[in-house]
Amino acid sequence: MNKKNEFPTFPAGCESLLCKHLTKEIFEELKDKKTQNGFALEDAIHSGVVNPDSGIGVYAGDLESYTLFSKLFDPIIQEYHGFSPEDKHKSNLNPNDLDAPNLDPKGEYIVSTRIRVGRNVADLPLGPAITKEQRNEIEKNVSQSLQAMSGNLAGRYYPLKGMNDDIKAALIADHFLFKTGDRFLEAAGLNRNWPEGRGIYHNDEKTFLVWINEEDQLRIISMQMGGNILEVFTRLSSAIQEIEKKVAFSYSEHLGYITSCPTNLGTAMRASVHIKLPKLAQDMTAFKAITDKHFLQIRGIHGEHSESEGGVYDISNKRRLGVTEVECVQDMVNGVKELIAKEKLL
Ligand code: ADP
Ligand code: CIR
Repeated sequence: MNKKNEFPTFPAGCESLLCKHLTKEIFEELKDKKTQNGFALEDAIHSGVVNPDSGIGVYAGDLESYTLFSKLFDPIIQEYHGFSPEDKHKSNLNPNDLDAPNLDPKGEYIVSTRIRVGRNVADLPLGPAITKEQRNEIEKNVSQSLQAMSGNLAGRYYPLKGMNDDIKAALIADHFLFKTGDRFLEAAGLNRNWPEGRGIYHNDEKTFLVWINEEDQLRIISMQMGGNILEVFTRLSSAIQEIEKKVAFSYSEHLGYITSCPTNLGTAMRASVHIKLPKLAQDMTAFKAITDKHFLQIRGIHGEHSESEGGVYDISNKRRLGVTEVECVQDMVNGVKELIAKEKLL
């Protein structure tokens, strides 16, 4: 058991970026510092300390965490995104710059496509350090702004509190809604006061969705069945621009959009397909050689930390910072093209 304010111990074989980059020297230097929101080093590392199987293991409580604890966050950001403290982030949400032809015209491989971005409200703490009142205020303001959206983005907000259990389970199983009780988020303080202040907005077709107050205060999502990546990106791009007219988001010249998990900084974008690759999955070395080449991550089909089912994988861009939104999606498109070509050969 790790004692409060003592250098944590990690089990043998721990591979998290926290365990790799948290030296005793950095711990001692940072352990008594707190941001203006009262967020301390021990809060930032708690998820990775109690979950040694974390990939990363750290969360920020606010924008200031990224500077106050930079000796820990910078090497983690450098290793995950290949982005150094001198670099500047850049943005491009123009669908005309994306080269995304139909990769699967017969619909044999790509089951569905989803692109999401994370956003947090400017001048407020991030989820791990937010108060219940601030969180509830965000829910009220953002859901009101969303309910004023028009055209194919028009929809309704459904609070999690009071949601019928069967409806909730169906929304999760169909990949529309976040799951409950994630242990990584729990240990980061992101599940405090659950389910109050959380919910989901979506249009009738469930092709445009916004999660409120999960890991980030907003997760803006565009998704649909099949492999029309350009259509999904175009919808997301116009939705982001609409929402940005009403809600000011936390953004820094250096780190782009500010998110609670450092893997999401920058574009905060994860562009993914659920794709059937049963043959390639028999040779994970060949599979991983292609995904690594294109900076892609392999997940199971029920989201992060889940397993594949029936040879279907979630393939998404890994880099999100120091690359534009168009480049994030382009990484995914290029990799998926090669994965399909390889699967066809087998
Ligand atoms: P994130 O919101 O960070 O992308 P997860 O990996 O937990 O988080 O995924 C959230 C949900 O989105 C999960 O239910 C997952 O199965 C679903 N999902 C992700 N990509 C796709 C996709 N291409 N098609 C359908 N559902 C998807
Ligand atoms: C972990 O460290 O495994 C969790 N805190 C989740 C990290 C986010 N993962 C990712 O690759 N985007």
